[in-house]
Amino acid sequence: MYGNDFTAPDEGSREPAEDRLAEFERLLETEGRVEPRDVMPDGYRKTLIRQIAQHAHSEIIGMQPEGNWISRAPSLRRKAILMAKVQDEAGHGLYLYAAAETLGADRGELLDMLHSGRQKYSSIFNYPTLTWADMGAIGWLVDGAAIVNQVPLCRCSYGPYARAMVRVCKEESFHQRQGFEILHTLSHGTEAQKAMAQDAVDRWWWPSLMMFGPTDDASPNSAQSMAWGIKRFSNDELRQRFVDMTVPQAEVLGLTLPDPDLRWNEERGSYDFGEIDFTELFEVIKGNGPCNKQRLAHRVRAHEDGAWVREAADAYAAKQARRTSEVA
Ligand code: BYC
Repeated sequence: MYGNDFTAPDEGSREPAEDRLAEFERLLETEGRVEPRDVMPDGYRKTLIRQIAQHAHSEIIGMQPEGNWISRAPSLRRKAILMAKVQDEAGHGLYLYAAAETLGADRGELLDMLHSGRQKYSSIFNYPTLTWADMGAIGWLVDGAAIVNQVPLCRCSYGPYARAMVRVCKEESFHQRQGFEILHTLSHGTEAQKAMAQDAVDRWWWPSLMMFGPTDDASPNSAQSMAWGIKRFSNDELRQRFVDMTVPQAEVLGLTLPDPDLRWNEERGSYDFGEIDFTELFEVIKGNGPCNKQRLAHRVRAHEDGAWVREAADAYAAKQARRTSEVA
């Protein structure tokens, strides 16, 4: 579907491959943006489709753990905020699927790949949300990790992805603050509320660190993605940045992070932290996390239940197209 080595969606040109590659290389060297009609190596296109699709899938599957608490939010204000946040995640999914389409991908096919387990989504959304404090921990830690990961993607070499990230990051920043505020309220409340906040942080800390992916030496895609200017920093660099940013915030919250090895390293100017259980990450990625089956089954059901909306939209579009051609 995505053609030979150097193909553009319009497929019109017969220029020799080397010339076309030179233009792509020049764009990367000058920090220019690669746009949908530009020629690009097939591997670049495929890598972007893989990453953007996984990212889009994460956004829409990511609606489930929080959607679980909309009906049980402790006040009308909290409910309105949570609904807005979950809607934002749906919007992020839309921007990202649209960005993948600019590369020639078909949205329906991407969804099929998600539903049949052929494409991944972030490991983090396979953990359950057991208490209201989990809404705080997700906002603070999961959206916090997402911001650290996604701010550099605003400078991604592929224009449509980079531009989508600008708005996504602004919204994630609001999400992170609302999570922090939930935890701040709980950690300054009753003993039971503080314990609930601490328990949520204890459960979400390590999975949040895993969101950044395997260590650099075990990350098969990083080197090429960095050479192509898709990723700007490695998984370990971003993970370290997240830890350094989060520890002082935990102090403000009066909560502890569940890692006895966490301490400031004067020499490195960063926090040292304990070993991450990557076996757990790989098990979750393989489909064996606590909620993988539930998340996917719910997504497939929602997709099937929504078939009539897609059919109605198609019928309306066809009617509009007929009218336009009749007028013409
Ligand atoms: N979970 O070579 P690597 C959000 C896979 S949405 C699952 O390092 P790469 C939010 C990886 O895909 C957050 N799979 O890969 C939404 C690769 O598999 P394949 C989502 C993971 O791509 C709602 C293999 O492991 N954010 O924040 O260079 C509510 C080897 O890894 C994970 C994004 O998607 C994982 N954690 O780097 C609230 C950001 N980690 O494809 C919040 C965009 C790794 O080779 N994506 N894998 O079979 C990225 O920045 C990069 O794709 C990653 C991985 C850093 C995630």
